[in-house]
Amino acid sequence: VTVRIGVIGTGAIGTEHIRRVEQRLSGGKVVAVTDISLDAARRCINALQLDARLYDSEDDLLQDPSIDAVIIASSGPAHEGSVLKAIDAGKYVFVEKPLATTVNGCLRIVQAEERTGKRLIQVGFMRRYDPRYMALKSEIKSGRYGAPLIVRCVHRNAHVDERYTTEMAVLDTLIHEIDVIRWLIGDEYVSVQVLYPRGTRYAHARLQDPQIFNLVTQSGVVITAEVFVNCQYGYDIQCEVVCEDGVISITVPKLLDIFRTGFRAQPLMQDWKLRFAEAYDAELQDFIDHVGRGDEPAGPSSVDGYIATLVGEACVLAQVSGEWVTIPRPEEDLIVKDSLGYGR
Ligand code: NAD
Ligand code: NAI
Ligand code: ISE
Repeated sequence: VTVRIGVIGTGAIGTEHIRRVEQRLSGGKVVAVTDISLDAARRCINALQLDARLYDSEDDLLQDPSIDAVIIASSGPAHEGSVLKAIDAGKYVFVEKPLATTVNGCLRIVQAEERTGKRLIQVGFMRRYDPRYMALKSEIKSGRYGAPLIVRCVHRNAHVDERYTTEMAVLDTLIHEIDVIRWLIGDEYVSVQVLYPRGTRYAHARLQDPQIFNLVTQSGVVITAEVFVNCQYGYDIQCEVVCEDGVISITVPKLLDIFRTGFRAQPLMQDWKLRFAEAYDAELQDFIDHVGRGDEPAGPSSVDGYIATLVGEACVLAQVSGEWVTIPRPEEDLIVKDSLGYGR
């Protein structure tokens, strides 16, 4: 069966997700779109030559009985309202990160989903589907390198626009590390501290850039994560896991080696679209496959989304206070339902 999909939010990633459903993946069809900016929705329909209905409100789209599932790719603060309405309308939901921008918003979603008696939601933590992160996790889980002790991460974007402020470094950007590291090492965070190095001249007045987040987990693993969103040179995602008996790391994937007079060069990816293309394909295909079979989505859950925002809120407090901040433990009965694959 074809999964009939409605899309809420047709900006950068909404358009990318529609393109992949229509042109690369199987088993799904985008039958309707909406965006708070109807211009953005029209641009997307025209750019992709979509044969899809244009709704001027998400309420109308969600009332369409011919839609089985929705992709929510609007800006983060809009997610909660759309997800709650989608649950009410009985739709399956693929929602971009963050699940919601407040812990209470995430809990409202977790509870609303729970009341339906089944899983409806998958959150867009695509790194869990990236071949390199999957290989890294399988090496860690093999036990060959002993216990992880230190994790060093780098999350650099070439540049961001004026809408991106200091706080967004957490729920927009670092949230990928927050989710993927707990998934990689099967541990929860207990505290966080933020350091601000000297700021780059490329950041505007409302953005402190770069930032360094130091996080500690329950078992004592220390994570250092640099977020630098105006690094100029490209998209650079790194993760090094230092273990008792070895070091395993993900560096920038190599595209090409170019030799020209006097130098050797390697072109760099400029943004997330290409770097995580395989992961976006895989996460959405997995969602479509499960929904198409009448199964519940199996990817990152609403509880994973809740935990990421819980940790994110503590990171924001640490940004403001400059102090070490204790990260609240996720609610116990929710942890056991998470999807870390460490048998909890
Ligand atoms: P964007 O600004 O390009 O697009 C957002 C779109 O949502 C805009 O067209 C906007 O008009 C629309 N929108 C906003 N509020 C809306 C609402 N209430 N109802 C309907 N439409 C609404 O942003 P983007 O870069 O595409 O990011 C969108 C989401 O995707 C964010 O949650 C972001 O965190 C996430 N994202 C994830 C990744 C990733 O690597 N997983 C990459 C980029 C973006
Ligand atoms: P964007 O700004 O390009 O697109 C957002 C779109 O949502 C805009 O078209 C906007 O008009 C629309 N929108 C905003 N509020 C809305 C509402 N209430 N109802 C309907 N539409 C609404 O942003 P972008 O970069 O596409 O990001 C969107 C989401 O995707 C964010 O949650 C972001 O975190 C996530 N994202 C995830 C990435 C990833 O790697 N997983 C990469 C980029 C974005
Ligand atoms: C964007 O929303 C993403 O999710 C990208 O993966 C991330 O690198 C970027 O910093 C965010 O703005």
